[in-house]
Amino acid sequence: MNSALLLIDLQNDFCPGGALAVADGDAVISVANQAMAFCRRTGIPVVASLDWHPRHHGSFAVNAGNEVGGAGLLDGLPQVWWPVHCVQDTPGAQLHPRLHYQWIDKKILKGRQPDIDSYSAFFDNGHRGQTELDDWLRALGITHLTVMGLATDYCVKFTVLDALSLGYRTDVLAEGCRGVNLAAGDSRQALEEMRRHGARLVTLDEVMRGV
Ligand code: VGL
Ligand code: ZN
Repeated sequence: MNSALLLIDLQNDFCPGGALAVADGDAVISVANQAMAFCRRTGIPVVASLDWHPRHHGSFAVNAGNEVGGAGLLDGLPQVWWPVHCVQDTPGAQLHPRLHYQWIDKKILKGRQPDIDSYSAFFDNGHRGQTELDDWLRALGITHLTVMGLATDYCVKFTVLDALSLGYRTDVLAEGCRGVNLAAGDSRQALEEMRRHGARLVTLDEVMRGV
């Protein structure tokens, strides 16, 4: 089995104190470090996605003239309006300082186009364009992904659903995920939706035992 670990958006802005802080978001950093340590011992590549927006990104409520947390359309696609977050080359967009980022083999930047959001690390929200992630994994013969990160109900969920439809066997490390939860229960429902589409929910213990 040819596996990779996929870390989603472990950036300052999604952690407490950040612009789009996810409750307890920084609690997953130690999970990521433990999973990466296992990957290093066993030769499994580590990929990290980064939300990487231009300052004038259309998903930012202030740019759309809307209220944070509201919903509308961006270039014809449903869009939640977010606070300004993960602006390219700002501290909020940097990986969390406790993350052992020197163990990351490949970074995937997403959300760079101002007129479309990109929750998934594979495709933008309209599947109009794709990142280099699928090509990179395919070139290494990767068939199996373990995914964790922020946020459960957005970027983790859409990455996992795309991974499944691309044919990857996909495990979700649930204790390594935390959600935005605009509505109560969103993260729980997101995990259930991923499971229903064929993802396996796994524990760090299982990952470390190679189960
Ligand atoms: C994310 C909302 C906006 C995420 C990114 O990483 O889940 N959520 N941009
Ligand atoms: Zn974003």
